[in-house]
Amino acid sequence: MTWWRTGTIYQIYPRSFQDSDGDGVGDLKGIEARLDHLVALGVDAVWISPIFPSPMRDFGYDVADYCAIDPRFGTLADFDSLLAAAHARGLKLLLDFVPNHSSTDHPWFQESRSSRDNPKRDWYIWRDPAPDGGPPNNWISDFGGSAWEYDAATGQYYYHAFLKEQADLNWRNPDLRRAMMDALRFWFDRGVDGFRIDVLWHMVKHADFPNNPANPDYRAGMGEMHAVLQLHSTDQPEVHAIAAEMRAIADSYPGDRVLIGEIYLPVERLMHYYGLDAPEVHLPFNFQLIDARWDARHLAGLIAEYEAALPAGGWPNWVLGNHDRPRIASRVGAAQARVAAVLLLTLRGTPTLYYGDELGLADVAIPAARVQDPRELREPGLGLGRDPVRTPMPWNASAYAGFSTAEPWLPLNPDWPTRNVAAQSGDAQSMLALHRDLLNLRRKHEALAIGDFALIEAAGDVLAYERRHGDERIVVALNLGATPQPVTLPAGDVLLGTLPGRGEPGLLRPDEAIILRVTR
Ligand code: TEU
Repeated sequence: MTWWRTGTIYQIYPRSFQDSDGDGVGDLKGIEARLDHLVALGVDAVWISPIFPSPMRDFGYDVADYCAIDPRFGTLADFDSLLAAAHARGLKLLLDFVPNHSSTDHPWFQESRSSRDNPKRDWYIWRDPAPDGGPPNNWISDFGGSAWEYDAATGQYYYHAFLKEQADLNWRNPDLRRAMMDALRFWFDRGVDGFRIDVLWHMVKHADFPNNPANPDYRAGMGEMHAVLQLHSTDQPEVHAIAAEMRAIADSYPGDRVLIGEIYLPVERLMHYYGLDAPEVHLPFNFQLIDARWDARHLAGLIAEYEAALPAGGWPNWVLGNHDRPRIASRVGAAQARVAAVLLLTLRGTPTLYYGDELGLADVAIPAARVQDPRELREPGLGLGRDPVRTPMPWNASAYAGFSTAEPWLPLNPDWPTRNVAAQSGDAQSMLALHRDLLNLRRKHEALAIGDFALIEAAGDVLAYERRHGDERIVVALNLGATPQPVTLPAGDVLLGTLPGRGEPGLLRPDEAIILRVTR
């Protein structure tokens, strides 16, 4: 079994993991210094959000050079050192490739915008104004407003699905395509174990740029980007050949390099990114749990839908949180977050764990004067700001939680003096200990790592399922609510429980999850 099937991936938001040079912003040396935390936790791979040179308008998702390291994060030598240190510990290292758009500071864009006949003009998406001088069509930016920005120098608009400082690249242009594939090779040559690919489903747009249809479900106050459906601006058939080419490049290197696609689409469309004609990404991110209603029947339904939709040979994956979405501890509460951790780490498929979730870190309220996220600054009050989920990792009870010697770029969660790695390391009942135990169990029991999934019960607040591999049967029973729940389980040895001791047989205590190995 390849490592990315049995293993667990851990996402690091590099600004917020560990600062080594006292500027209040995390960096590569900081990550290297904290690798032993990841080894002790028991994860297998680290995915680092973008670390390339960037004006940081969208904190690295606006890349100004695909083949270098931003000085705020360190140097290429620091990167090589981090990679070697990770590999020495048996950890894989994945980078974040942002192929849909570059920063408008990228030299390519500077050339492209300089004249209509510049050789790189067609590397971006330029269109004439509509007859009334307005934008070429009704496509809307994810960060609010039209997705088209007028550039007076050449009298045309360029397209940006996100910020106006993030210009979409034109993947229909063969030279651009080659240049980007070369960037992938640059990092594979250096030894990275794979990539998470940012907004993969956005990469190709309809060649004729028709207006997007109105969204029939649109309600005022949802933010403009929901007003129209992204029918023509995303998920075009031509994207699949590009994903397949990326995969062929990954496969041309030794040692199971992996591609993970960031794709927010309904399950049925998502599955196409495993590859219909040729293999595409190994793991199209499955975000179903990231905004799921916390209800047993609903969760069981989406697990069943997903398992049923998987193509032959397609390996599942699960995500509870990332740098764009509210943290699980805030969505379901501290007690229930323990149950959620059991769910994430016992479903069939590769889990991706977001830094801080192993401590039960919650969203942090950001005072208006300290807001950093351009999304929140564009559409304030919609509750879409992402700063609350990007706050510094609390390591210990010393100044600034051991994250930095200076005031961090975002505030720490006020509970850092008690909720931190050092405090939880010595506490067998802590969230961190629970994660270590769960990851340890996954390593010990093939049934948990690769076994088949079968639903046992989904009623009221109880979700129970079995994982089976060969003769080994492991049952997982979750109480998704705050009241005791009767449950009928086979006889077995309890391998793990989220609460101290064991309740009455046949009863799950409030917010309790148990894992047992069936003995007959
Ligand atoms: O996010 C893509 C995406 O779909 C976002 O619109 C996401 O839904 C939103 O941030 C939630 O509020 C990726 C990155 O993960 C995100 O951080 C970047 O801002 C975005 O692409 C542009 O690169």
